Amino acid sequence: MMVVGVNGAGKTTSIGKLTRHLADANAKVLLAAADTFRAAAREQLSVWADRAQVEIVSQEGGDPSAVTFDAVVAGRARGCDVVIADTAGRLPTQLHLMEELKKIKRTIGKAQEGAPHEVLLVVDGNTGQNALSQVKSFDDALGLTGLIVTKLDGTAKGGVLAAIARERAIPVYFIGVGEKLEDLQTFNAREFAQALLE
Ligand SMILES: Nc1nc2c(ncn2[C@@H]2O[C@H](COP(=O)(O)OP(=O)(O)OP(=O)(O)O)[C@@H](O)[C@H]2O)c(=O)[nH]1
Ligand SMILES: [Mg+2]
Repeated sequence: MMVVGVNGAGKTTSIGKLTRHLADANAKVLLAAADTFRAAAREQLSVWADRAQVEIVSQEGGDPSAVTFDAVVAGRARGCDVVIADTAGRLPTQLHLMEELKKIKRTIGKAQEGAPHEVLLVVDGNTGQNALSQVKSFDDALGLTGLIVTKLDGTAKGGVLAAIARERAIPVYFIGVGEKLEDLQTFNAREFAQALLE
């Protein structure tokens, strides 16, 4: 799986939570620190890896595609069920950075045919209408397979999901409802719609 989104959307945190969720379902997970932009990003992911007690593949100052390739190969060699690549935040208008994501995706496909099986966009639930343009841009570039909507523990209700559902029918897999490991819930459309109207 690769996880993408704009800066600060909650990618790394959601990966931490998702790792716990998968580990609870007895999946063996390996994390790929493909956010090579900042050293702190690597450290942040390794804290989540420790919390969830899974392994992580990272490279100091490495190229994000190379790290991801190594992780997929290592995941196969170690008999892992899931490899999750964390990527650096970027705006869809930063075309060279969008190209970098496409390259990461192609590289994953070279490391394992048919992969990535999931390309997840993390959207901050507070974003409003801009979330729709994020979905369109990342989907056009990568072909998204799912969404994670974060920060729904605050005042945000994530109403933009209604517009997203009409424009791009991409499944919402999870919602983030806090900063802790357990603050991830599977998305329930009916409950969500009811909460919107409350
Ligand atoms: N309240 C709340 N905070 C969240 C949630 N998800 C993430 N955060 C917070 O949002 C901030 C950014 O989260 P990150 O996971 O670092 O975001 P990111 O997308 O990886 O950021 P970059 O890698 O810098 O692009 C952190 O302070 C997180 O604790 C959520 O569901 N609820
Ligand atoms: Mg991050």
